[in-house]
Amino acid sequence: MSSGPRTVPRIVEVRQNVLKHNDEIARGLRERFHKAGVFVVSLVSSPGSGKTMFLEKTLELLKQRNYRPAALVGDLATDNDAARLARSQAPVKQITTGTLCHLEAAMVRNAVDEWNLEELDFLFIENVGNLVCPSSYDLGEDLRLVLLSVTEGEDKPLKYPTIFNSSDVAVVTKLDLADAVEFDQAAANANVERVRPGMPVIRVSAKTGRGMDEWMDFLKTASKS
Ligand SMILES: Nc1nc2c(ncn2[C@@H]2O[C@H](COP(=O)(O)OP(=O)(O)OP(=O)(O)O)[C@@H](O)[C@H]2O)c(=O)[nH]1
Ligand SMILES: [Mg+2]
Repeated sequence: MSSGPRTVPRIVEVRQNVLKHNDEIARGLRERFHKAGVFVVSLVSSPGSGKTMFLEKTLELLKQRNYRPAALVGDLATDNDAARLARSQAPVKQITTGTLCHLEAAMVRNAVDEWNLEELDFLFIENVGNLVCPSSYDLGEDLRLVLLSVTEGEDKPLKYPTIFNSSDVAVVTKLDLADAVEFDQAAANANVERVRPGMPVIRVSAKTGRGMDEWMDFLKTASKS
C-alpha cells in the first residue's frame, strides 16, 4: 500500500538522518569534554596546508608551559601524522578513515574511549585534509580552526565558503614562504571577512615559530571564555 507521495527525496532524507545522528553524538561528546575541563580544537584545511606541523609546534609549546595536551589525527591511510605528533610525548591517536573524506563524532568518541579526559587540558583533532566534507560534521569541539597556507592562494575562502563560514578562527600558515609566492595578506583578509565577518586571522610559520606566541595567547584566552 502506498503511503502517499514523498515530500523529501530519499537520498536527502538519509543524509539528514546521518547528520542528525552525528550531531547527537557530538552533543554528548561536548558535554563530556566540558565536564572533564578539556578544551577541544579541531583543525581543517586542504591537504598539506601544514596542520600536522602546526600541531607539532603547538603540542611542544603547550608541554613547555606545563599544560596537558593530546591529539587525534584523521587520514584516509597511514599513521605518519600520529608518529610525528607523538614525538611531543603527548597522548596521540591516529584515526584511519579508509575511503571517508572527513571525521565523524562517533570516530572521536571511539578514539577517546580509553583516555581519562580529566587528565587533559587540551584535545586537538586534525581532520582529514579536505575543504569540503568536514564542514558539516560537528565533532564536539569548542573551536574550529581553518588553516590556509600562503602557497594555496588568497581566494580559498571564496571558493570554499562553507568550511570558512563554519570555522571560528583562520590561521595563515607557511608565512616564511609568503614573499616567494607573492602572497597578498590584505586580499586574503578581505576574502575571509567577506565569507565570515569578524573571524580572527592569525599568521604563523610553524617552521620558524613566527606568530606562534600570538596563537598561544589566543588559545589561552579562548579556553578561559
Ligand atoms: N616552509 C614551511 N613549510 C611548512 C610549514 N608548515 C608545514 N610545512 C611543510 O608543508 C608540508 C605539509 O605539511 P603537513 O604539516 O604535513 O600538512 P598537513 O596539512 O598536516 O597535511 P595532510 O595531513 O596530508 O592534509 C610538509 O612538507 C611540511 O614540512 C611552514 O610553516 N613553513
Ligand atoms: Mg597532517
